Amino acid sequence: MRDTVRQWIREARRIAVLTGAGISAESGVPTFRDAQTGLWAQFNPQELATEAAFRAHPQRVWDWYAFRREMIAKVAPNAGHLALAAFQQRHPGRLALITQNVDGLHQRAGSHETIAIHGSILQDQWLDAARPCCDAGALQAGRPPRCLVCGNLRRPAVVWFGESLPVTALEAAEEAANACELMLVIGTSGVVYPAAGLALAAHQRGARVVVINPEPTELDRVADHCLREPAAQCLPALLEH
Ligand code: BJW
Repeated sequence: MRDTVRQWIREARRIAVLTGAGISAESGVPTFRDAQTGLWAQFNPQELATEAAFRAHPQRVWDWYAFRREMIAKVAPNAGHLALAAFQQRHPGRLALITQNVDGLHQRAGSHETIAIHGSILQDQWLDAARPCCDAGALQAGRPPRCLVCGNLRRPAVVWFGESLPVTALEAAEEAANACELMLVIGTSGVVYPAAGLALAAHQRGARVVVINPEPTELDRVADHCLREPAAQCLPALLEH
């Protein structure tokens, strides 16, 4: 099956890749829906990743992100991230990389044109629209930090449930999904929209869809092939010269 997919990769003039948390699993970053560890085992990640949760329990949600930021700072891109970045460098303009991940590992691997549709855990932004007094360079320390004058809170610059995706990134992702001849769907459960809809759109427009994931996913039903393998093992073999 790998040989067939390798042939499809050779043939496709435009390739789109949609990645999820699974591509970072072999770097040591737990997937989003994996059981939480330690202190966080008692919380459901889906219930922490909302604006309502942050407003109700700002310190708890801030600390959860701080814990994940520390973990991400200690890990490195793996062979899957690196194989995608090397392919992009060998074939400029041929592979559009769309990621749901907020961990920055594609960018650290050298994929400089990554379309990050769920934002970045490495940055903060204001919770409420910034007022003239809001100065990110002069914050009242705390968990979370806040504006010295009005108390507006800092929050992670990620997209929570119920929030719109960044318009430019979403448009670029849709353009790539609509234009591709082949889409590789790597390490995502395919349950979160509009991200999962990108694979459905590619399929509806006649692109071949290949799912790379050791477990079954919601997107297998539109896949022409499912490679049941870990991404960091599979991608170097698929994308090498
Ligand atoms: C391996 C591996 C290895 C392991 N190799 N693989 C249509 C239908 C139904 C619902 C909706 C819909 N449209 C919108 C919604 C609502 C909602 C949604 O989708 N809900 C569903 C859960 C039902 N969507 C939204 O709210 C989105 N916003 C929106 O639509 O706005 C429009 C709007 C706004 C306001 C009013 C009206 C309309 C926003 C979604 C934002 C998602 N944000 C998060 C959190 C980011 C910050 C953070 O990290 O804390 O993004 S949620 C979380 O899920 C995170 C992920 O990017 C995302 C996807 O998860 P992912 O990557 O798939 O991870 P897992 O853990 O689920 O799966 C890992 C996979 O890896 C597994 O399959 C493993 O097997 C595999 N794996 N090891 C390869 N080695």
